[in-house]
Amino acid sequence: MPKSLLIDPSDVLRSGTLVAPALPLNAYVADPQAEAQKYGSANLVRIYRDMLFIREFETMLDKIKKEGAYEGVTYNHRGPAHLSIGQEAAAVGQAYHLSPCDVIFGSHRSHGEILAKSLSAIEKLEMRALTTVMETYLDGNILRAVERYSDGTDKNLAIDYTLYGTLAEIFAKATGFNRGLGGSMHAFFPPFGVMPNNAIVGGSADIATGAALFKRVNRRPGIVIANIGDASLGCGPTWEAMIFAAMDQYHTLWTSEIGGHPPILFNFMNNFYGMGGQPKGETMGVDVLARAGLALNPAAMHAERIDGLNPLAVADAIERKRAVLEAGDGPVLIDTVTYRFSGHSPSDASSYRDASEMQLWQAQDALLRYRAYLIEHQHATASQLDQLRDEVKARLLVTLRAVISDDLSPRLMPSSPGAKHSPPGLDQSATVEVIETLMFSNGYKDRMAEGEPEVLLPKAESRLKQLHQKYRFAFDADGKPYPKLKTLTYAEALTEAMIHRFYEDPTMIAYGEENRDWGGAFGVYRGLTECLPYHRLFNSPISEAAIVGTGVGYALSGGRAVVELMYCDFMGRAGDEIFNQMAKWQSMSGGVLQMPLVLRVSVGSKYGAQHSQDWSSICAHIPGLKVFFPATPYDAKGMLNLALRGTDPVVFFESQRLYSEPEKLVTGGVPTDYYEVPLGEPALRRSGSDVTFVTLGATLYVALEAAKVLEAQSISAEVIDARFLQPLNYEPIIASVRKTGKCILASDACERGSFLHTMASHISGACFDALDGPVTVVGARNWITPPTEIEDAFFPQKDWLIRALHEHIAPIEGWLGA
Ligand SMILES: Cc1ncc(C[n+]2csc(CCOP(=O)(O)OP(=O)(O)O)c2C)c(N)n1
Ligand SMILES: [Mg+2]
Repeated sequence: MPKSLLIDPSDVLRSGTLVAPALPLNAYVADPQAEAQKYGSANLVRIYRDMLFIREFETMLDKIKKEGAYEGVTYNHRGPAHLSIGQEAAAVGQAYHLSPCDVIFGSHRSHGEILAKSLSAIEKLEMRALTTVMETYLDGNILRAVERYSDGTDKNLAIDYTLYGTLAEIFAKATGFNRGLGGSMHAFFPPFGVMPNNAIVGGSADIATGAALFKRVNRRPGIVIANIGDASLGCGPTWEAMIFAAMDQYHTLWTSEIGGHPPILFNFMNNFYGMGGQPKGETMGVDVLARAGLALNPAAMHAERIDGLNPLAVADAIERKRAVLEAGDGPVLIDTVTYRFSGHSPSDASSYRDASEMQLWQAQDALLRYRAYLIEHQHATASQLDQLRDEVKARLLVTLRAVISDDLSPRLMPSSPGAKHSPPGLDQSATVEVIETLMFSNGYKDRMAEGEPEVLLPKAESRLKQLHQKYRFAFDADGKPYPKLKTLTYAEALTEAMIHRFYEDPTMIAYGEENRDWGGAFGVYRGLTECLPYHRLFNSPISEAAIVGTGVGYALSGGRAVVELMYCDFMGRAGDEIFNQMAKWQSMSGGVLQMPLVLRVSVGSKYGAQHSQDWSSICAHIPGLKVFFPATPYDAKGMLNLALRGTDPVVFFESQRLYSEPEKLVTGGVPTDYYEVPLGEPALRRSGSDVTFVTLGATLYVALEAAKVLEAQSISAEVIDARFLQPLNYEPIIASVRKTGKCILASDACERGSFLHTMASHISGACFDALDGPVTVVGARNWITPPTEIEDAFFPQKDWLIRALHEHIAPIEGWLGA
């Protein structure tokens, strides 16, 4: 179905001058009288208190890292601490107008943002809600610890809880907000709207955009802020995220009822430094960071530079920008000027900056300026503020003592006999590999939220109607092939799985390059434009990092997303998002988050070196990803069904060699009804007794041909299609190899470093005494993939498997090779 977005040549060829909007710079004008009226003394002083909390919290960490002690309490913190001393006003001002349903994502330097947002949420939530949060989060384990030492009541208890949960996470304690598995750079606490902080510079830009997409598509209230550093403007994924967030289609093609652009605010905490490199004047040329907004859309992303040393200027900006976002007119870019007095990390000697520069900024220290302001305008006296500081310090000292106590705050034991410290819900009696149990959520949910899925056609009228009329198996009863066009293909089997879940799960969306009108790069979504509104199936920009990264943000916010990369070779463009983000957030969250994200990628042939490589081994290497690779239409549907009901991230490999192929092996054909392939179970494709071929992907068919050739030599080959790389149940493979005594593994991935070697090592270990020769790997050559005309010299052929048997395991009498 074509879109109607006319590009009129007379319009785009018209002469003229492009006029860009003027961007406000530090436009806030302080008006103490108006501020007193707007906020009231109590709130103005609370802003100061929150800044003090951050200043003192970070100072404590600085001292612990540098001197091994704070106020006489000693501790050796082995992990990192990227401090934000000097940046407090930017964090507290931002949090002031945010409600608990607004969420922030941050960076390696986000302790202050965690505290500011949490303190703001504590102020806004009623005590009953706070109690529920504390009693239910991680089964109340953190609260139990806090109650053992805290004399805080009501909201002060919640404050102690926040300080404790954050510090315990930084010190890798099992009672931290993420069971100590996130640590300083990744700590977060969703109940207060503090979402993952990211140690990858700029990593939060696309994830936060996905979270904002989730809010829009699922009509959830609130806005999303990506707090990222000024140096992250140099990161491709940051730009991709902004491009994605600024797409026109939210207004031009999506139903207006959705509400326009995702409510995302890119807040650059501009402290003028990377680690030592200076974006202004050295590593970039934008001069004023806000200028970046001019590139993104006619509204210049409503970009502004704001004075991040004044919490009230920041609060004012957030209040104004929130209105823009809620109206659907985002995205917004804010260039928040700030400065870190602390080094990049405590070991940093600040050799890259001049002491005189530091003095200039220290003279502007937000805590000093704001304290003077409070006193001058009679919101508090100096002694009241001193007392406040002493109270803050005292609270932190008690927190520190509690967190470093191994009795009160144990560390998560990676392998735990009796599982004393294992998270609730885990087996308390047996030895548990605790971290392993947290790698995957291993859940299954028909739908991630209740509600009616939004569709344009009843399911019975969808493309299923036509697909169900096709033959479901390649051959008739006499073994004669049906016409290909009338037989369900591998691609169409995938379509059926997609349709099923689209009609079950109201949160499910799918997107990627050419996903809508084109029907996906290889037509898997053909016919779905008629069934699904734009916000459930749309074209993305050519931004692989943002495609996956927004999928990560959408999934960890509570929705199910299917994102597509046309060729698996393009995974390089989304390497961080796949390998660090999609793979790691479930476990880094200590099991708090789920990641129902399916990444569909195709493995090619025919298109040469940059479009034809099988990268499944790389994915299998990364802990935290499930990796599927169906080789038949039956499995294509049954495995995609499985992936789409699960709550774990799956990289779903598909073969371009197979998209147009009908089911030739599973004799019942592809069922029209819903079914799932059991997780991790290899499939026996041919029984035999002399040698076991184990394959991944389309090489299955090469192995079956080889088996036929061997049959003529009276050698009976068993063929097993592993179909899963992770997880994989080795038992049937081991049983087969123990029976045959010989094993050859084959796939289209380059031989060097192939996952097949990992399989070979497991199989050798388990079958050593039963083997007649080495378990042998047959992969593609360790070359670039050559042009299609000569690619048979690159990808495994049937003779390669036979030669491997002949040369490495057991000579075949009379076989001269091909
Ligand atoms: C992708 C990536 N590259 C490099 C690093 C190493 N690194 C950590 S922080 C940092 C500087 C970041 O500067 P900025 O984004 O301005 O944040 P700030 O540290 O100033 O808060 C660098 C280079 C990283 N963590 N991630
Ligand atoms: Mg910086």
